[in-house]
Amino acid sequence: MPMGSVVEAANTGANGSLSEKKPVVVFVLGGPGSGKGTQCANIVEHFGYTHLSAGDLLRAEIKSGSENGTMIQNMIKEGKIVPSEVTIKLLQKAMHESGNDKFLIDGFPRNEENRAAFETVTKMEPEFVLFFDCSEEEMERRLLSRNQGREDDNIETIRKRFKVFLESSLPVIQYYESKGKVRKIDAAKPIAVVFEAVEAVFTPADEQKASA
Ligand code: UP5
Ligand code: MG
Repeated sequence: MPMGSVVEAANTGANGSLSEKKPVVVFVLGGPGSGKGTQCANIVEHFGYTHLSAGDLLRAEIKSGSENGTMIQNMIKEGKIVPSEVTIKLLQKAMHESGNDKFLIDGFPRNEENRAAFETVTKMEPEFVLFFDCSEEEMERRLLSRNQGREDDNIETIRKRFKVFLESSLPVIQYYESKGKVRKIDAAKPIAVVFEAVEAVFTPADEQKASA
């Protein structure tokens, strides 16, 4: 069955048949440069998820020359959060097109409004939230040496991104913390060590014992 029908079925609410499989959503959150994209690539390889980076989708939207492109570009340059409506539409489209029913949503939701709007519009809740915890010092070092031509990887914008993360995005993580949904990872370690901790989160407890 194509993904479109799975998502729609899961979203039809009262009419939705209980036998329809509900998509699994994991939010991957953490500060700028904490390693969300890097670790998502590893998770995709090992656990069959589709990786949807909200930032990548927004950057693709700029490149496509869409009518929202200039607005998105200006927001990203300032480290500001693009209106939920825009981001959620892009995420929904990518989910439909993927043909999968397991998603890593990377870098979204970034504020309370993003979170509430996503739940209202998609009727989906995350299975859990992977939170990459890393010091600003380390994140700054990584972003300044990334060299991928991102317009927001300069020190002025990086400082703005950190501020927005602390003020708007951390409260979202705290919200899910209060619901017992946060799986916190020490993201300051080397990539392979971080992935060991990530793997443990995605591996069911009985399988962990079996392989121990
Ligand atoms: N690296 C990674 N892991 C490492 C490790 N363990 N040790 C040493 N180096 C490590 O990694 C960053 C760099 O560090 C890479 O060079 C990597 O090799 C190295 P990466 O995996 O890319 O980190 P990530 O957390 O993905 O960093 P990113 O810069 O993508 O995070 P942001 O959250 O800042 O960026 P995003 O693309 O999500 O958003 C950009 C902007 O888009 C936002 O500021 C905002 O303006 C806008 N936006 C919205 O408005 N709404 C949204 O929903 C999403 C984005
Ligand atoms: Mg990223």
